[in-house]
Amino acid sequence: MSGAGAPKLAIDGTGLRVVVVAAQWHTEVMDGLLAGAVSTLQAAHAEHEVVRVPGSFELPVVAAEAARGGADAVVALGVVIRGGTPHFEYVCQAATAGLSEVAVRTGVPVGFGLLTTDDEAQALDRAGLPGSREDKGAEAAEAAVATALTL
Ligand code: DLZ
Repeated sequence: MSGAGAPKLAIDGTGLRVVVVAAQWHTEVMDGLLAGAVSTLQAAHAEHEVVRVPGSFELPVVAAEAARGGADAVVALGVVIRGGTPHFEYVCQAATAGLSEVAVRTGVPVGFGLLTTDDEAQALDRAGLPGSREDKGAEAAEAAVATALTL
């Protein structure tokens, strides 16, 4: 993980089944997040599959289905970039509250890999791409596996 105060997590996901739910808006950033999450799960030896949804608003319903379907952990990935209307707030709020509710109600950890940024440059800087300072896809996968191992 990166950022001030971020922990170093040692994760071994052997025997865990993880579902990555990934939105499709902002392709370049999403490709980076997805690559970071998948390579982290591979390195942790966790069994995993990727399910694509249209936008971040759709992340919670599919995360819930994965949790009810026996996943040990879910990793939710999306990118919402502020525009000129209140739409940004509504999508961010719905996705964030929905994902949190899925985790608490089902007891299945949900790694939160939803970027909510003012512009595309901020998102690219967190996408785990060449030149990015941070990799929030990898961080979300690490957090989901590390939390599943505590349960
Ligand atoms: C409609 C919309 C807009 C304006 N912006 C984004 C975005 O930046 N990131 C994202 O993941 N999804 C966006 N969406 C789509 C909504 O999440 C949702 O897919 C649609 O409203 C259809 O339910």
